[in-house]
Amino acid sequence: KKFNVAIVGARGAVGKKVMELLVERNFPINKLKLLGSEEGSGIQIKFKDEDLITEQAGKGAFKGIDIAFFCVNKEISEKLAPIAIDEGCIVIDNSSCFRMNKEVPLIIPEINPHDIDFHKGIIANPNCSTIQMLVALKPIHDSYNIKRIVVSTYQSVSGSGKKAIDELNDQVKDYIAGNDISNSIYPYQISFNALPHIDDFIENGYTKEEMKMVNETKKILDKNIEVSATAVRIPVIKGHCESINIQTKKKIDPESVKELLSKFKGIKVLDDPLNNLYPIPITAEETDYVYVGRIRKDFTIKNGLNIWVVSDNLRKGAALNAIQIAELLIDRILKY
Ligand code: 2RA
Repeated sequence: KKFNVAIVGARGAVGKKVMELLVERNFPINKLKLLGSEEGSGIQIKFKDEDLITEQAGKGAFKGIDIAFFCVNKEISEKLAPIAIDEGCIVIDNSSCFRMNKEVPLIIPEINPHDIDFHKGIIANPNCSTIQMLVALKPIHDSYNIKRIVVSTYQSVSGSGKKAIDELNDQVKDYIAGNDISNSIYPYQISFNALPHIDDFIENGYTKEEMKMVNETKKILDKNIEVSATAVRIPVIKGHCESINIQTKKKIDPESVKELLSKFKGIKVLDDPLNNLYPIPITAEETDYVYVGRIRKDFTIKNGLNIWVVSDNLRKGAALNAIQIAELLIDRILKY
C-alpha cells in the first residue's frame, strides 16, 4: 500500500529535510503534495524523478491526503491542522501548537510508541532539544530512575529556520569584510556571541523553549521528573548540544551507563576524552544518531551524573522523528 502525503512548509529548513528523508528512508509514497503560503505557491521543486509545483495550503488542499507533515510555525498549524483533519488526513505537527494538548500524543518512537494509538487526527513532534535529551535519558531512567534533570543547551541557528542560517552566514561575511554586524533579526547579533534567549520569555523568568523541555519531559517520559533548563543560541549552523546533569534514585556509575547507552537503538556513545573523543556538532551533522559523551560522575550530589549530548536538530530533532512517527503510524494503525 502506498500513501498520499503532503508537506506544509516544504520550502523551509525542516520541510526540505522531510522531503530528503522520505526518499532516503523509501517511505511508501503514492503522491506527494507540497503546500505553502500564497506567495510560495507555483514554485517547482524536484522530488525523486518528478517536478512538483508548490500549492497554497488551505481549504480543499488536503482532500485525498493520508498523512500531512506540518513544518510551519504554531500559528499556521493552529489554523490549518483542523482543516486538514476535516478533510480526512492525519497531521504530524512539528510546531509547539498541540504538544501539551491532552488529546494529542507527543511521540518519540524509541520511548512511547504506544501513545500513538490514542491519536485523534493530530500527532505532535516534540521540540528538538527535548527529543535528543530524552533519547539519551530513556535507558538511564528505565535502569536508575531519574528524579531530577538540570540541562543547559547550546542550540544551532538552524533551529530557528532558514532565515537565521542565512543571517549567520551573512554576518560572518560582513565581519570578514569589516562591515558592522551589530544589527540582527535576533535581539542581538548571533555571530561570535551566545544568546540565552530562545523563543519568548514568560512571566516566570524562563523562555518558552526552556519550559518545553520541562513540560514535554513530563508528558513523554515521566511526570515525576523535575527539570531545570537553560536554552542558549550559539553561532553553529546545524547540531544542538546539551550539557545534562541528572540525579537518580538508584546508585549509578559511568561505566554501566556507557554500556547501557551503547546498546540503545539510536544512540552512539563517543566517550574517550583523553583521546579527544567526544561528540561535537560536526560529528552529528547529517546523521540520525543522538551522540553521548563526557559521561562522568557528579561528585557533588548523591547518585549524580553529567553527560554531553549532541544531535542534528533538523534530522532526529525534527524531520527524522516526524517520519519515524509516520512509519509507526502506518505500521501500527494504517496497517501498511
Ligand atoms: C529552536 N527548538 O531551536 C527551537 C525550534 N526548532 O529554535
